[in-house]
Amino acid sequence: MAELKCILWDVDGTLADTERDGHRVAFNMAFEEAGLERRWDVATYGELLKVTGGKERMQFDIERGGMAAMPYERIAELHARKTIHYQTLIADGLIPLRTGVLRLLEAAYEAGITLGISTTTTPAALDALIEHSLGKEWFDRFAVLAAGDIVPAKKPAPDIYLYAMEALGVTAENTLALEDSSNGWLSAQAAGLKCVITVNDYTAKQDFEGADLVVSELGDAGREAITVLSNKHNLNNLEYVTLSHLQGIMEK
Ligand code: XBP
Ligand code: MG
Repeated sequence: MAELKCILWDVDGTLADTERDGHRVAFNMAFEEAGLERRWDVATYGELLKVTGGKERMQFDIERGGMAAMPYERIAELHARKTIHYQTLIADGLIPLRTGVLRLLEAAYEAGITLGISTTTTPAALDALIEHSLGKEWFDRFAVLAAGDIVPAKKPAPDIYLYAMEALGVTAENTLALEDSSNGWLSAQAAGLKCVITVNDYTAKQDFEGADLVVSELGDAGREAITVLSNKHNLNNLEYVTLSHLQGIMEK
């Protein structure tokens, strides 16, 4: 039985549905602006999401014969332009937070639980989402923003979670991860963390075997009840996910 002292949040797909209408669109804008023919449609992008990290995703598309081959420096340049387009899309307010995210963040913050970010996304993309979707005060409320190339191996490797926990001085025993994808779950699991998954259109059919709770949304009071896809610890009253549920998971 352990106390919940820290929650580490994934970003893309978990805080907000950024992939289809954010990252994907921004990649296509960078490709078009550079005179490339390649476009990533919604289905293709779903296949490419098995590789985390935008630069790694482009490299993977080249290897599978999608994009024309180019040197790594060119990939990095395209990715830098993509990040600028992504920041503009986020600043335009096109990507809202997922239901229940702000409620649960605020409840945890007020309860004195340490909050952190563990993501494969580029720091500049993360900053845009915090500023425009969460609010600037969250730059101080998150005790660590672990993002992007800060670790050599991205999810599903555990490195970004291990990095965040070391920076915060917390142990896996007292830490819970919030994720949306199998790569994220594998990363959290390999770091020894309990994990709650909120699926989305891209991840709903992925394998979350062993995860502590898998739901359609965090949900909110006064809204339609969430769909519970797996409930390892038989938690009760799951119309929406509360801090008590997360604490209950740690006690199992
Ligand atoms: C999701 C990812 C990222 C984004 C793109 O990260 O795999 O690669 O798709 O971000 P997470 P960049 O779910 O861990 O937040 O282009 O900035 O890499
Ligand atoms: Mg994610």
